[in-house]
Amino acid sequence: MQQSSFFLKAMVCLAFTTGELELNAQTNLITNIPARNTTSLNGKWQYIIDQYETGFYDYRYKERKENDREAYWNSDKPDNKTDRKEHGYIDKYVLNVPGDWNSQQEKLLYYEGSVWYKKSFDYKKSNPSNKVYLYFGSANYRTDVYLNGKKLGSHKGGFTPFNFEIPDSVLRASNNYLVVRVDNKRHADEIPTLNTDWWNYGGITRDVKLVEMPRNGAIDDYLVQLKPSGNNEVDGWVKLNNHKPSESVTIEIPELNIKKSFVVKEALVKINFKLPAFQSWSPQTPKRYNVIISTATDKVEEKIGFRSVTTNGGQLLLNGKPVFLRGISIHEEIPQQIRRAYSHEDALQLLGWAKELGCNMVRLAHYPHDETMTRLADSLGLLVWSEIPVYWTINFSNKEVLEKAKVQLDEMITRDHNRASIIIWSVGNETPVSEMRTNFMKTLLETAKAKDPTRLVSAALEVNYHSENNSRTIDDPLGEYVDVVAFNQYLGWYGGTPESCRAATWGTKYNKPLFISETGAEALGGYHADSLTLWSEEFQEWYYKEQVAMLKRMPANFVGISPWILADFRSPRRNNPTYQEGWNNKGLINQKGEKKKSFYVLKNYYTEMQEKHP
Ligand code: GCB
Repeated sequence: MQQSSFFLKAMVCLAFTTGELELNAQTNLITNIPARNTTSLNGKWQYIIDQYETGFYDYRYKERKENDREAYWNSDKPDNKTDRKEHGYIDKYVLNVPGDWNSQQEKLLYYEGSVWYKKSFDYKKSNPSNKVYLYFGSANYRTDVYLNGKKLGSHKGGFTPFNFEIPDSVLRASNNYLVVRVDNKRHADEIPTLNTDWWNYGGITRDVKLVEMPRNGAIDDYLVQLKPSGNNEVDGWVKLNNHKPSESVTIEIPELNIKKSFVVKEALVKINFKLPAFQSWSPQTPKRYNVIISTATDKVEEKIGFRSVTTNGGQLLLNGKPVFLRGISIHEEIPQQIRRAYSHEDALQLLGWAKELGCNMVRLAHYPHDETMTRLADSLGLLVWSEIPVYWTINFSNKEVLEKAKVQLDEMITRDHNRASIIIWSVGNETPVSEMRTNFMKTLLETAKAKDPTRLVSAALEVNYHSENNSRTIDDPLGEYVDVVAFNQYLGWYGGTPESCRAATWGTKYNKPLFISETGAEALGGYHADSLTLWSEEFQEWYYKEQVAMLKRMPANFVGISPWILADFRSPRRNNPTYQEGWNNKGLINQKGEKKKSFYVLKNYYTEMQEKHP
């Protein structure tokens, strides 16, 4: 497999143990997949549940060799009638791709382990000299990919894309035998770690595609973004694969009469030019321009919105003007069907609800969501907080864990760095304060900034709301390194009753924008009682009323909120047999997709805030 120098870098940083060496050793990550020459491999895939890893390890638990006849990536068809095969792919056992496996088969609901997926396909290149890649939108958590008995590569991380180049010697015109092992076992030294408040959906959860690219001068990736400093300057780069010096890269924005060429000196071609008068992208006018990038051999188009996002002391500025974030946190789940969301229709449902609530912002928790979400946010005019699953108590003392976090951060940013909607990269959620953790998180913040200087960085911090003192100051040392001080507070749910909000005040010692990244209380949809009765819709409604009254007393640097959470979601941690049954019911929308009373409390607040800060 060929590797570009860019990803060799990622490989080197992962070369800490021999076992891990090959993981994420993918070739260059190709972006803007929807605009490429692709063939979908979505649909029905045959599968084998492999609880004991028999397809991967032999009976001595040694990793099987590539040509081992009993390896599950090798042929499952007996050569003759005396040939014994103890694995097989048949149509009796099929799963839909994309999609989690838990919701597709009752027996897989609680499964955490390996499943082998198999798909046969024919393929004829549109141009014989082209290269072909196998692209995965994501698969949770570890993926091993084999084509016609050859290993293409492995990847770790359940929510980010990856691709492998398919050598010409491996790809056949017909009857390609593609086998993918997906393993969603949780581990202490992975990201996320063992413990999360969400369901560990396994499987090939997003699209699988073949992507055909020119062999020379292919445009793998590019950044075309407005410089935050203003001045209408577009700054960025185009990353070429197998470039020829002397060649040039051209950027066109026909609507603005822009056509600029840049001479290629190295694979990363720096671009910089000024825009004439243009319409900024904003929630009110999510204007995007068609941008065409071309080389002598490749051409790719994308709609890009131009906007700036900056801070000035306690202010958050969008296109130079203060903005108030009327947000909502969202998990990537469709509650009525109890499954992972992955499609444009799913994104329409989730972001449509956010729009109905009066939001101008969404926090995509706690991991990068499917690309359909951020693309739809671009066209609907919703600002986005995008996050990696560095959640709670991951192993901050392990350098390998930091490298794994960096890879996920890199993949998240690479996929979406041309989305106008994304204003904040978040490097984690509720990580417990310690020097080790602060250094770990600081490194991630710096990594994000270095990779994308056009956006803000943050992390959802934790607060102590059990405090006897009613005035609470966010002084987490990580606050020094974030652009926006964001914190989660559940005053009145995890401490006291909603009345506790009345005397509470919040602030931060940092002269930065202050954002509440979570607040919420549970209510079982359809359960009605008086407002003092926990789990009732009336209790949750009361909680939101008290919270809203408190928000109205927030200091001047309070720039918005993304309450927890849009819709009820599945969580193995929620075991109250009457009111939870495996659900976290903090949704404003219930398990059936119906709005709870609290939805309207927040909606009213957002209507008011929109009038105040149009
Ligand atoms: C939090 C977490 C979120 C949980 C939520 C809860 O602070 O960030 O992932 O689901 O609280 O419901 O407790």
